[in-house]
Amino acid sequence: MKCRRCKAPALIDVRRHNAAFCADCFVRHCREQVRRAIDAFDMMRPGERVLVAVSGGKDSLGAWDILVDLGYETDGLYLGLGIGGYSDASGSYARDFANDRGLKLVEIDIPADYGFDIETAAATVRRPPCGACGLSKRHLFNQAALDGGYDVVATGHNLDDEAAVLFGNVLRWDAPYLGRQYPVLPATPGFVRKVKPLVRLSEREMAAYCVIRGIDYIVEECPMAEGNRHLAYKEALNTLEQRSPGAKANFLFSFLERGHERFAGDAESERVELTACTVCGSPTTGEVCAFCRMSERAARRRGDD
Ligand code: Q46
Ligand code: ZN
Repeated sequence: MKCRRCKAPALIDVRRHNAAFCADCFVRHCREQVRRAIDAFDMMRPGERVLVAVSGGKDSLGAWDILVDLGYETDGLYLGLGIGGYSDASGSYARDFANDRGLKLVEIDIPADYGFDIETAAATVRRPPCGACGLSKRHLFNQAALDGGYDVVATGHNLDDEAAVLFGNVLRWDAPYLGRQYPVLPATPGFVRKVKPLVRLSEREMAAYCVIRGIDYIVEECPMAEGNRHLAYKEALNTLEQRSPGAKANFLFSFLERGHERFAGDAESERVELTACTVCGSPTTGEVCAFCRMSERAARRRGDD
């Protein structure tokens, strides 16, 4: 196997592209995929301030590394979820990455700053942990970006993640979700722009990228992920990908090119008048936003225990 670009012995093959690369050319390939995604979806412009949400995993740390290399002005944001040893370990990977490279890491710790943890919050609102976690992440990433004056929040969602989410949305034919599924969510009053620059790179490519670049990341999955539907969707898509390389990317990108637009109206029609949350000021449909309601009840419950 020879590298597609320089003909040196190849280290990794990317069956989807019918190509193989040596280490240096593979790093270039990853950067190029990110550059193409940023350009194609007009994610961000040079000079904008980017807050990269990092979990200590391969995708988010790899994304931060690539954005720095592409010359973007970035800081990282780490959110401590209070998930025992997993949170302790993932926080140290994020901190070490930032320290080693002289980058700034903004940290929010949910137990210390808000007085609850994800498990308690989930039990309080009777949702699965990932529901409570997702709500907290969306709220706190946005709040941190507004407070710090950032133009855009970048997350490490990769091709596999996005294809799995699309698969779930299609299985339920959830029209409003299909209308919102896109690698860029534009800014609206009270919300900063959100972007997913890894949408053209797979999980396997990100793992290889981190190994080649010497990025230490947490390999262990979040213990709460077990049994979540997302993992089953990923497995199903991996089976398809095995049999026909490129199926996953084709599924996602054909939707983004030809399907997404057809559901845009469904997302739009769900949009209602928003007012400011009386606790935190975020846009909300009620008096108090969902995050403040959940965090207040969860903190009280945790205090009672
Ligand atoms: S961190 Fe949070 Fe994930 Fe853990 S609780 Fe679920 S959503 S699995 S990316
Ligand atoms: Zn609020």
